[in-house]
Amino acid sequence: MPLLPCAELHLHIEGTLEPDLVFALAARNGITLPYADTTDLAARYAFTDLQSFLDLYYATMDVLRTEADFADMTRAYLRRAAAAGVRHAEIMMDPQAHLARGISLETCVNGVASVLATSEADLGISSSLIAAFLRDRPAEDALGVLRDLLAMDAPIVGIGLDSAEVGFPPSLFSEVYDVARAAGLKCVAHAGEEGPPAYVWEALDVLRADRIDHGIRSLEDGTLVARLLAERVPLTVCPLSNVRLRAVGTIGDHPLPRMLALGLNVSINSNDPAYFGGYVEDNFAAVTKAFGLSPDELATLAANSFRSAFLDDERRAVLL
Ligand code: ES4
Repeated sequence: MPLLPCAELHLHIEGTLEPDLVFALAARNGITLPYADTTDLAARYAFTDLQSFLDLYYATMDVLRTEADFADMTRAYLRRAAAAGVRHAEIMMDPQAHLARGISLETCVNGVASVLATSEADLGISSSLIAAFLRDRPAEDALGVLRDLLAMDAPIVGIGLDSAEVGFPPSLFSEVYDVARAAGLKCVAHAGEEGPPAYVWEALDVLRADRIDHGIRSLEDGTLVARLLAERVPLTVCPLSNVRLRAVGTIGDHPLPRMLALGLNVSINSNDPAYFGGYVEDNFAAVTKAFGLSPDELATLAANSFRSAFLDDERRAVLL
């Protein structure tokens, strides 16, 4: 399948740590991993739900210790993304997951941001950073980290909300989002991945999210679908991830074709590509094979990604 130039809007940088890099960083930092080798690690990527993935995801990122580690991870992703056709990437990172391990905000943010700063010149991929907060931790923690990010003038375009969804509704984070919006930041939030349509409503009404990450369960609520259509709310969909985490049975069960037929503003993204069996072009290939998507539908998905990106008009015009 030919590459489709697109924007990647739903990507956790820590989810791009390939087994080879995990072992290389562990060796560099003198860490003994509880896996025999890269094959043994990759064999553990048989997830049963979101939490089973998150447990391994948080454990594996412990190899990230220095600014250079964060920079190497980011460079590896961008090189791979360039090969996948990505022309613009909005990259989430989980600062709280690193702070909890004793890694400073400066180390993790500067490591990623230093590489993003030259991604357009180096690889032709414009990029920006989104600080995501862990919804399964107290909102006061998130607020404290947001205030620290603002105090250090971190080069972030927006904030996000991720990690274990069910039981942690968006409304818990209303103050965090109010502070972020007042500071001029864009707002995205995971909702409707495993959680109910009510969480998508809250992300829109309470957090006033500019984009919804996932949102696939929105189809269970016709009134919500009408709202998403009326406001052209971007939904950043991650098909291979949904299969691997068993939000859907098989790729053939994925709601993407129904979302497209309804006219929802959906884009295709890779989420945690090292863990879920592929980068953005693999996600496009999987849905194209499963559903025989037409060239028009593929073009719509790519155009949706550029239109839904937090880009200035000049760059958007170049990419569209
Ligand atoms: C995530 Cl797949 C997924 N869902 C929620 N939070 C996440 N963080 C990293 N990957």
